[in-house]
Amino acid sequence: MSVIVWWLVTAVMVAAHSASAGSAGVVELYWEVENQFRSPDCTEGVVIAINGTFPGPTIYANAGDTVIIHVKNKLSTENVVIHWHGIRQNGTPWSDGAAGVTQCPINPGETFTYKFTVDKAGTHFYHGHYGMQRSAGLYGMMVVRSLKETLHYDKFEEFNLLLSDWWHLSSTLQELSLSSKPMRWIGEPQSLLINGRGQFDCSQAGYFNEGGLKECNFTKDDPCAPTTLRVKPNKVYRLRIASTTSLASLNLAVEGHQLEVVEADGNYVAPFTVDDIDIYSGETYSVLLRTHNPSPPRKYWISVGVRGRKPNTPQALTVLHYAGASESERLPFPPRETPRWDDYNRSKNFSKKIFAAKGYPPPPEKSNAQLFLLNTQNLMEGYTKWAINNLSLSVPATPYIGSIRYGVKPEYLKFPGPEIIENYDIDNPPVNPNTTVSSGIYNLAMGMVVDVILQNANVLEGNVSEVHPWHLHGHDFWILGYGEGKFRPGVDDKRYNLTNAPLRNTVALYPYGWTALRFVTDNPGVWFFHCHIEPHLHMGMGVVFAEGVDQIAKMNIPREALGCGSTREMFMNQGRH
Ligand SMILES: [Cu+2]
Repeated sequence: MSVIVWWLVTAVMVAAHSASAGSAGVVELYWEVENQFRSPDCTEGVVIAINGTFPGPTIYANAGDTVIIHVKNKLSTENVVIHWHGIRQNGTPWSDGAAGVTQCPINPGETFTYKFTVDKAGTHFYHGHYGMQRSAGLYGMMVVRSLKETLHYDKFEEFNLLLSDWWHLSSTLQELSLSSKPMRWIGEPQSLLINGRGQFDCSQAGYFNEGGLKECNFTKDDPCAPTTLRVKPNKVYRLRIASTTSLASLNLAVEGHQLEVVEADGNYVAPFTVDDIDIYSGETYSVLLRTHNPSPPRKYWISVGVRGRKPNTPQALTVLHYAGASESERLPFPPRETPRWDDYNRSKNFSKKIFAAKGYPPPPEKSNAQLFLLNTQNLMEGYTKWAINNLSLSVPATPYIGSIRYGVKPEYLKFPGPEIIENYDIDNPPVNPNTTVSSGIYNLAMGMVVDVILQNANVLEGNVSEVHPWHLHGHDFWILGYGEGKFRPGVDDKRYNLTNAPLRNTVALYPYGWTALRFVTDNPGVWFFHCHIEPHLHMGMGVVFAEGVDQIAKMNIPREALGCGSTREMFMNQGRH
């Protein structure tokens, strides 16, 4: 069947199931993943496209639906997997799409079928989780709607904004640079993209720009021309915003409008109003935007700028266009500047405004286990690495879920005590920066309440500590608190928010500080927990949780998920001894 026919079939199915309110439907998609020449920022490069589109198609489903996606790898020289970011994969851990953890990567020419239930409404996205393919543009949005939506906004008045960053260096060369000895840093992105569109070396507002950027000369139909959000006066719009950046932390502001934050990572939050939002890689938000009635009708800038790293990338700009405003008229004001990149207090204040909406369960009052994770930058025989508790993650060829299923126990790490933090000077470069590679895997029994305390520290050189947005697969967790300096057991844990802690799947760890989170082990599977900055994960910044090992051993895992490494050998030798 050709791609076009597949699409028609899919569109009809989606339409059919949306109409049958109340009963769970099936969304079935046939995807072909391949490299294509594109000019996402008006400069030609190679992207990973899905069915010929970049970013990949937006998946729409209703809460309760089953989503089936047949992914055919048409890249000629690379494997591929796709992770469904924010979907908890209850009962289907082999569909999580993390290479080496939950499945073997899909070989060129082969097809793997992901099948999972989207159990609750929310704004999500999907992306490649093999090598650094997210940086090559393998991503798209996933919107799970509720048939009983409780948010108040005008029906069908929704926009999706998928934010990403873009390098002119290919993802293959980025990987090689980061893995070289000495490490060659990839630098800051050339462009920021909104829905896959950005402008390199020019600005939509060039004639106002004191930084010397010239005015962009794209035409309306250029692939790098920004998408314009066309709005009507006196309505409430929902903006679904997701960040799949490789490196950049971002801030988004709409000139002349406030934003009411109502959803974060697929969970409703107690609504609050702000002038702009911070968004880290791996996070999603919904904000409500109330249009006013400008007379005469006009356009406003939407700006996206870099946070937390000295920006060397111009703001991404797009336009909020009121009905009736002149198509050709230039915007009358310079774009709003996003906040200073190093105003960390502003970022922390934003994070600390986020609380669960009414009706969400509070975290259990006590935990059974505390896992301290010290985040450091290290050296290993001259290679630059990131390490957790001085171990740098290296994911094996045989996916963990397969080795556990077939009784080959990985070497589980011991939970360190608080002394791992107490004995470490977080304010200075490491005294002994040497690290070793590790399986990074912890064994968690079912029914546990686990606290994770992420502790940040100084990098290898200079007085610098970076932001790390940590993302957990297979779960939402409660954010219990953030703090400055070293975590103090017996003091800081007494101040945890146990009343309206927000449920998230991604949380920021701020420079020289700590972040604490809590989750319940109620979902057997093997779950990645890692920094969502692509270069950091590539250099070892992650751990893995094997949850309910006894139950994994009884799972009916599709063989296609395990056709590599020692599990392939097991299949090949079946029936022969
Ligand atoms: Cu990081």
